[in-house]
Amino acid sequence: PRQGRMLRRQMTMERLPWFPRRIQDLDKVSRRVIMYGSELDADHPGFKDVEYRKRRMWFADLAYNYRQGEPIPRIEYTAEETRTWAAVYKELSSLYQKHACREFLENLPQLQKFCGYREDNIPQLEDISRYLKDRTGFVLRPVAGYLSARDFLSGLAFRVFHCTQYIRHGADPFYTPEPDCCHEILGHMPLLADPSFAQFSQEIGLASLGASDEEVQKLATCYFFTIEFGLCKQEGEMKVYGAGLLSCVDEFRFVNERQSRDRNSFDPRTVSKEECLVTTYSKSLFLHAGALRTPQRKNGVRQDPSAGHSTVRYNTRTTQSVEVLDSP
Ligand code: NLE
Ligand code: FE2
Repeated sequence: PRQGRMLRRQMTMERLPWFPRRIQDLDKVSRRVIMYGSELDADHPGFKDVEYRKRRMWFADLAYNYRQGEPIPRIEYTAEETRTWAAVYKELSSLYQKHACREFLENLPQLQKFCGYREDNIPQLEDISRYLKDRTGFVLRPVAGYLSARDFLSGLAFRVFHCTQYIRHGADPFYTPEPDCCHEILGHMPLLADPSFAQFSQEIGLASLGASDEEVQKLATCYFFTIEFGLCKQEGEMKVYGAGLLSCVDEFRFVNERQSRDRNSFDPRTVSKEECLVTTYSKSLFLHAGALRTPQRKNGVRQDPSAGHSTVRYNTRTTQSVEVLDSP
C-alpha cells in the first residue's frame, strides 16, 4: 500500500503545473520577468528615457544574477534617485498618520530605527530582509520587474517577497504603473513586519501552488484588492493597508476624495471576479470590515483539493520546501 500511495503521489505531481518545491527553485521563478508589459501605460516617462532604461537594465542584471540565500547587493543610488525618493517619502509621510492602518504605523518607526528609513536615504533591501526575517520569517529577493501572478505568489509560499530595487522615473514621483523600491519599501515592508499579515501573505502563496490558471487568477485578484489596494476599518474609521495606495501620493489623494462615499465591503467570492486595473485610479476599492488577523498555524498543512487547490505540507516560519500530499 505504501508503494501504491507513492505512485499515486507521483502521478499527481505529473498532472500539476510546475511550481517551486524548494526555496532554491525560486532562482528559476525570479528570472521570468515581464518587462514593460504591454498592459502598462506606455506614456509613463520611464518608458521613453534612454538613460533611465539603461539604468533599469543594470538593475535587471543584478536581479538575474542573484541566487537564493546570497546577501542582496547594496546599491549606491545616484543623487537624482535619492531626490526622487525624498519627494515621495516627504509627501507620503504627511499622509500616513491620519490614513494608514494601525499595523503600518506601528512598524514604520521600527524600520526607521533599524533599516535606514529616512528622507535622505533609500533603505537597502538587505537590511530590510534581515530585519523581516527576524520578525516574521519573510525574506526579500531582488527582481527586475513584474512577474506573472503564478510566479509572484509562489514566492510568498516560501515567505519570499520579490522586491524591485530600481526607483521610478524622477519626472513623475507621485505615480508609477510599475512596482519600484518606493512601492516595496514604503508600501509593503511595514505590513510584512506584522506576523498576522505575513501569515496571510504566505497563505495566498501556498494556495497558489499547483492550482489551475483559473484559481491562480482568483487568488491574484484577492491579493490585488487586499495586499495591494485594501482598505480596512479601525476604531470606526476607514484606514489604508494596501501597498499600492500607501506608496502612491496620487492614489492616496484619490482615496481621500472618495472618503465619504460608500465603499464595497470585501467578500473574497465576489472580489475574486473583479478586474485588476493597475494603471487607473478609478478602480473599485474594497473595505475589509473585520480585524486584519489570520489564524496562526502550527503545522502547516494547507488547502482542500475539492476547492481546486493542492494539499501541501510545509514548515511554518522556516519554509524551505513544500511537499504535495494530494491534489484535485
Ligand atoms: N502606482 C503605485 C505607485 O505609484 O507607487 C505602484 C503600483 C504597483 C503595483
Ligand atoms: Fe506590490
